[in-house]
Amino acid sequence: MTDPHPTLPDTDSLRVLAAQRLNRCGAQPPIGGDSGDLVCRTPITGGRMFFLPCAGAEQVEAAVSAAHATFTGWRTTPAPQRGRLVKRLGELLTEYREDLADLVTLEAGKIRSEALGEVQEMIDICDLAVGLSRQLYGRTMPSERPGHRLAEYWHPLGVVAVVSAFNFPVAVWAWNTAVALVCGDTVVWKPSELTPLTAVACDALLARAAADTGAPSGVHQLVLGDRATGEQLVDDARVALVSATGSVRMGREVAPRVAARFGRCLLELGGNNGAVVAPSADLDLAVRGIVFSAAGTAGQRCTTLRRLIVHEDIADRLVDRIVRAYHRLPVGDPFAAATLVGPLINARAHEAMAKALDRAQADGGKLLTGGEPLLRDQAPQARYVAPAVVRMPAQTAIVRTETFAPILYVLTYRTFEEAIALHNDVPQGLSSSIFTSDQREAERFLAADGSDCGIANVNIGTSGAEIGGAFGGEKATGGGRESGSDAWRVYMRRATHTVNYSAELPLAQGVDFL
Ligand code: UN1
Repeated sequence: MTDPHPTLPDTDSLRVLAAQRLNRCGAQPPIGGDSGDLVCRTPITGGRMFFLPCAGAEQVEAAVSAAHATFTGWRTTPAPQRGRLVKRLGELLTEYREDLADLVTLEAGKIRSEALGEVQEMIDICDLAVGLSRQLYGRTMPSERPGHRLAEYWHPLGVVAVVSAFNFPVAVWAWNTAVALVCGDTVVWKPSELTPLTAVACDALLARAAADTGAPSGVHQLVLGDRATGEQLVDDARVALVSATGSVRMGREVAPRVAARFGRCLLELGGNNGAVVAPSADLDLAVRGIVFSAAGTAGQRCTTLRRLIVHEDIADRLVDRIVRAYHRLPVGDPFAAATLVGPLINARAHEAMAKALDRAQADGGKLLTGGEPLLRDQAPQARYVAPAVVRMPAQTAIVRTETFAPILYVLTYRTFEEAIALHNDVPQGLSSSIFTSDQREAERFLAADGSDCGIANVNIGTSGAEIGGAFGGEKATGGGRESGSDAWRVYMRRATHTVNYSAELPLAQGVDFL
């Protein structure tokens, strides 16, 4: 395994860097005493950077109240004017791109290029939302009655709670927030406990954008908290939409609680993404796509490629090339330019990976590469690990489970039907892809009886979606859609208007009365 940066930075220097970056974004570094409720660590060393105060129940209550009160004025602010706030936010995110990317690397351990990509994703969604602010289109329908007009209108929905995960600490927040704000909603954000600093920085930039554009500061509320904070938001009837990213287990708890109060949910839960590799695939391209999707972000994307379903005629050749590519993957300090794989987020993630690898091998899987811890001597608290490839005899329970770590299970198929069946035979349904040069196969993969996922790609990996499309998945992934296309509609309520401009009162369906 290549080690691009034998010396990891120390936690003190990372703490100083984090404070500087926060300062530049206009945020107060939450340095304080040596006690507090949230412990902010960097996965680069596993060391503690800051203690942060955890919001208590009263603070959460105050945040929802403020967001709710602000909503009553914000919803009647013309949408293009609301767009100005998001336009300014996009400008500030562009100006502080490097600082924010550094914070993403510090907190989430993403390599520099991916951290910059994540910030770019925020800027892109701001662009999209600004355009949307003049395009929140409703439809007109022909009325069956003379002298009547039938139309639908989209109104702001209310307070949106955004509960985000550590792996995309800011992009997923921006998908929700940029769109919700132009839709006339206000936002309460509960970021992951593991990534509070990027949240503090983004909140400060949004506050500045609000001040610069004359928008009310109350449109965005940040609550740093734990599970109880999330639960309070989930149960608050003033929260019209809970947009939550996280595990299937979390979604199973959130969905019925929000449904019980007739609130709305947007869930982006686990994925167990597969790629079918057909005999006609361009293997050079496939190897690159597979390695990026499977080992990139240290396997910690919802869209990470976890299952390779490869035709038996090319399996040995392809797997051999992937294993060789894995051996050349530089694992280490995510700030180092040569690194391609940073650390896992914490020890728990590593334990889950080790357990899954044991289980897979107990099921008859053959570990072809990876799994070993790296850089332990330098940073005993950090969790660097070599991405793993396991050849499986069958799609056993562990393969059907999402383990948030870089494990690629390899399965083989003989017929195309078998490949699709294997592909769809998992509880989750987020992202999928096929590598093939056969157009028929590609189209069959995308057809109604092909991939059952919310995202289906041809000749690219499963991760790295653009913001222009709707993002989300089916089955245990939760069914939500965020980001582009018409995902904005979930942030608004639809009103159907029927206007009678005649002097008669014809009833629909030809009913006679009075
Ligand atoms: C996630 O992992 O929660 O498609 C989001 C991608 C990114 C977003 C991932 N644009 O991989």
